Amino acid sequence: MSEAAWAILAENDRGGYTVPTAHLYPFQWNWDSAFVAIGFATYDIDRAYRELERLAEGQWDDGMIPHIIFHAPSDTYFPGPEVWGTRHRIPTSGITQPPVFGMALRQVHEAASAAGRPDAVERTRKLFQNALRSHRWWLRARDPEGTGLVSILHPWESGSDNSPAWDEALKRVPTSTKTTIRRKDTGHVDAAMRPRDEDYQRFIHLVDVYRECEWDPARQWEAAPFKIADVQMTGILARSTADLLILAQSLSSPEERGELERMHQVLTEGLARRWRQDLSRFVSRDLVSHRDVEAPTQACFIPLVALTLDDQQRRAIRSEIKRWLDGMVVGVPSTAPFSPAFEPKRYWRGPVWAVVNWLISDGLRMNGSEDLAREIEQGTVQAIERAGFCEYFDPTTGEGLGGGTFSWTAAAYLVLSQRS
Ligand code: 9WN
Repeated sequence: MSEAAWAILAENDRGGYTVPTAHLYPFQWNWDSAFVAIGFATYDIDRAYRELERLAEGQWDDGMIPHIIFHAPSDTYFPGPEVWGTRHRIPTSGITQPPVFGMALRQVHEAASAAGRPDAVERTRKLFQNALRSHRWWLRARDPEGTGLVSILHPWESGSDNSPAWDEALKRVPTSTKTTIRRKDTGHVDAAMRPRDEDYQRFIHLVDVYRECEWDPARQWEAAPFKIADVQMTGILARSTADLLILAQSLSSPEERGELERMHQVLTEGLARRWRQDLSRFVSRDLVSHRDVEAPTQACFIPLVALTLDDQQRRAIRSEIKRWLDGMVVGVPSTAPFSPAFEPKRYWRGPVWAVVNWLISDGLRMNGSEDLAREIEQGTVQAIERAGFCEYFDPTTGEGLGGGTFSWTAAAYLVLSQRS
């Protein structure tokens, strides 16, 4: 099966970067590529570095790494570069995605050092600077008040586009758009599995608003009709910061180490405050309504990758995850099965993503739940072996859904099958 995973990554290679899957997602996506780089690091270190280097080509002067880099044209995806209207050297979108980059860089560097590659230090050093500039952007642009939690201004930034976590906040976003919507996704996969038209109208309304702010972070922060201090994003940023700190021991100056230590402290403290004992989960905060986001989604478990929990929290979160797995053929569902919002086949409203399981199991291992981590990893590997390298899986049947021959599912397989 590893050969099949390598074949998918080769098939989705467009010249040093990997598309998530042909047709449906024909460009380079930010967090997909970071996971893919970790997958490459298991067998082709040069290619792993290339993936991150090509992603870094899209980094803006202010430090943001966009969520899509349009290296080459394609007309099979909407919205393309003309809708975003950004002004980078190469066309990109104007929003970002979870900063898995720092986590990936550490993995790639460690694999390169273990293999004794002479170019490891030089290549890692350059990419380390890209990562550091991006983390500075996160704190400056997305936590201007210094709360220790970074915000998303668009559901696409979260990577879990139409999660029930955004329902309340998205309802306040108008459906009017200045851009003509020409969806392409429903031409590639069943519309019943994808976001609804109304969701797309709101997604594009937000793009219109931010384009009118000329993509200036301060103006966007002021104008944003959708602003959520997100525990998934902050968890990944905090974990990437910890991974950069490890690289910084040998590759960076004392000033930069100090800066990363301060970032890490602010983020982990902010994140720790989002624990809700009554729910046994971490919760995001809607900064427009000033209410907690209580929808039970996978995001609530992602802080595990960055925090050391106390015993009471560990017990609570463990039994909460087990409750979500109960009766499922494959877990962890992206929305709790007992929630009225649960839809096992619709995008981010129930299906299982291999990369999400990868993060949750990492976090469980770090927090002393090796057995549960292994159960989730093995379940993921088996689901892929049964249904193929699909975009996601129906947790109630194990059926593979969405796009096929998916790059990050292949990468997850390469990493998780080595562990189980
Ligand atoms: C919008 C590429 C991306 C993933 C996201 C996933 C989906 C895009 C879309 O596909 O989002 O960014 O058009 O649906 O939600 O996590 O990075 O695989």
